[in-house]
Amino acid sequence: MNYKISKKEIQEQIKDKLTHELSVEWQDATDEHYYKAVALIVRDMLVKGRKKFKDVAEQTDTKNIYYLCMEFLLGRSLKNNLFNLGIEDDFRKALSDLNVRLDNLYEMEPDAGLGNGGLGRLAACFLDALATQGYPAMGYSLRYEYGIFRQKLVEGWQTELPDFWLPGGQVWFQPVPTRAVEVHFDGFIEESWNNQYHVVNHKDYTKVLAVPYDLYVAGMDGRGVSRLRVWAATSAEADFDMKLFNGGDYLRAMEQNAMAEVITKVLYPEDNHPEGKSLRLTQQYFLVSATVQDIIRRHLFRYSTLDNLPEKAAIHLNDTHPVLAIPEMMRVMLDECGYGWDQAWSIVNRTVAYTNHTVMAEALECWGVDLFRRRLPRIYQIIEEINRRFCAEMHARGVDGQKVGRMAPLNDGYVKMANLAVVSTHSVNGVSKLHSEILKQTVFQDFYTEMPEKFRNVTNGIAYRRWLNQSNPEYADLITELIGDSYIHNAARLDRLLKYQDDKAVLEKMAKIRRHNKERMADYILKNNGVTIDPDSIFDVQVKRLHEYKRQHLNALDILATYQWLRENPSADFTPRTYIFGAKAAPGYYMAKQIIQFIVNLGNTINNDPRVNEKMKVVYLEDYRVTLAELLIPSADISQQISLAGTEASGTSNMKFMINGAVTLGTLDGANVEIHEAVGDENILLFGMTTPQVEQAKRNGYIPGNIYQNHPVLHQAIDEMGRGFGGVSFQQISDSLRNSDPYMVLADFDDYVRARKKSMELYANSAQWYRIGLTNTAHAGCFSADRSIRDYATEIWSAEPVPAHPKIHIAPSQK
Ligand code: 26W
Repeated sequence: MNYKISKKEIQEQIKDKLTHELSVEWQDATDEHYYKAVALIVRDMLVKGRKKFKDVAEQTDTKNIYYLCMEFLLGRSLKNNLFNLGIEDDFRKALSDLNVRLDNLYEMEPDAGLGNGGLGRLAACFLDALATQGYPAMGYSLRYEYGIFRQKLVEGWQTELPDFWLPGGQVWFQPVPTRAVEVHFDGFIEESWNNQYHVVNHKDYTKVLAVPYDLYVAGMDGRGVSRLRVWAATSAEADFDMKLFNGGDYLRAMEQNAMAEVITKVLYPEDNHPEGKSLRLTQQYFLVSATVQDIIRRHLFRYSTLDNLPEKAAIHLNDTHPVLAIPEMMRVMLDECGYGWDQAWSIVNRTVAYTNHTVMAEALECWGVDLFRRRLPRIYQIIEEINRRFCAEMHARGVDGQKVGRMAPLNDGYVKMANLAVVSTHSVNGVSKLHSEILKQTVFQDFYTEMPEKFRNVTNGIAYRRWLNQSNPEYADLITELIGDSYIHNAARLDRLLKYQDDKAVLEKMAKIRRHNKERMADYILKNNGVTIDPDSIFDVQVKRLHEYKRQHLNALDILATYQWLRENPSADFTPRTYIFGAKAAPGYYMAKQIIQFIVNLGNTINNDPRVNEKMKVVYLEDYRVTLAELLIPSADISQQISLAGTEASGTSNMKFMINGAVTLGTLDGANVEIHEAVGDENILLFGMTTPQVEQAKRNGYIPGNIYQNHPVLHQAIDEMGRGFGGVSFQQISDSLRNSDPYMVLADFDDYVRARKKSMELYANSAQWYRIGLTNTAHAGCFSADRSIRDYATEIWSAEPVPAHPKIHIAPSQK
């Protein structure tokens, strides 16, 4: 589809939106008005594009992909859509005539922060790739009024502020009240038999209305357009409300509304650590019930039967959070569509697939049976039946009773969401080669031995057009100048850069661009942190959620040890380095918050110590988010990916840094393993134990205290950490390191120091440094989300894209 419109038309449409939708004349409009006007125009284009795409998908009977996820971390939309539709320059020029700068409008848009971190950002990247690859797809999620909290550091301590993003963000969402559905909670179940039909009656339930809002994401060139449908909760008791109102009980009527609306009020800010709260369970069921009803309605409208659902639709569960979609589908088929159990089960099983995104044991969600049964009585009954049949089948196969118990969806008084997912779906995948192996050998070992055919790998990928072309335009231009622009559609073509590995002029250009990006970042840091940093220093960056397994404290401990050494040897040879951190901690994760404060306070001490501060600076970026990542990643020299081997499922920032030419300093964990495979030993800085070595060390009985006692450098650093910085003692972190060190920081410390030193040597030779950087970009093609999506389509969904040049068969009667 062609989205090109003339400058005059753009200007007319802008003026029209300003006058008619925003009630302001163009001469008086602010940047915010202009941002909204342009967003509305682009939204209209996307709605039309989606309609066309959907029409072709229907005419060619292409399979639909439904991607269910509690989180979509979209960031900003305007630039991405203008870029993908190929109309950014046209809008820039049209606006410029009206004395408006497009870049200023970008700054008006808040981040849509409807996610915590990796999981939600992956989902957002996938919407882009699905559209680009031509798969008709819908994401389903919740319309949280408050996204991920805004992080404010007060004397180094993280405090959380509400993120009310809707005023600037909702222009992208089109409300679709005609597609609202009811979701039912609580009450009790009455069963009876009527002529061999099992009649199930859910009585006395509480109704909540789910109202959909749609956002569209254009793929590259706008041929495909993905739709993200998010549900907002509101009271369904309109008639009842009226009775209350009329009866004068105004406040109670209001209260009911508020109770419903609380469901989609706020995103849970924990990642890797579920809150077993009733509201979270309510959110999950609210999402899946509304979604399943929507999918089934659409399918029945088109085919009048669900028998062919597995051929026409793939439903993907992103982690366990939307797993209740399984019993919900069963409920609709059994209670509302008249299916028998076996047929319904077969349809569900062949339609639904599940991806696991973490091996953290504490992240596996379980719901206490009492809460579950009370809140979702019919869903609980269905899970009991799934459980009964599964256990019976396993027993009949002669599987050992204890093992059956470990695999059962219902056990020890809990509903076990991961077990329910594996039992009920046809495919279970991890998100990197290593992670998928670990799933088979640990978390899901019992299942793997019984049903090995279910297990797959699909390595994660990124929407690299956003992370390279849009956020690092100068570097992208250089690449295009060297190898043409075919890599924009086919990331594998980036390997054509390899022939410039030793081209001095190219490497110098790359250095200049990096320097420019570093200056931009330095400006931001001066403005926001009040710290002056040297753009010629090594930018050494670790950005991700704060979690002990990701080992920000390993990074910080080395910084402290380096500081101790440098203040004793101020004239030592040391390439200046800027250590940059960005991370939010779960609000209730006390240790993580202390690690943040430790980094901030250590940084203040270092930055203000004239003995060292020409050589080292430590910057903690407040409120790390998608938009800040887009600014920061192109400026990085080093990408810190230092989780303990076997703990990070994949990581995706590692891929974003890599494609921008940063060098990975990392462990053999998650997708780092595949980055290493791609670039080879020379182009990555690996350190630390491998996963088997970690396991061996644990079996041998890991005693961090022994390392501490025999290692003067670590001893001194840990002691000073305990004494504290900025008047705050960090005894708890130092105690944890000496006494338990669950993520083996001390064991990997020496090798980390070695690898970091090596980075200094490499950086000293600029040609060598940028040769490595360019090589990283050249090999980053396999980490494109386009590739991930093609893997999902072929290996899991059995889906084909909408043909680029469809031969549409029109029946004679329709001609
Ligand atoms: C209910 C609490 C909760 C919330 C979120 C538990 C677990 C999660 C997520 C699954 C955690 C997460 O974001 N995992 C990350 O997923 C990325 C995308 O696959 C991976 O790249 C990261 O390695 C993984 O940590």
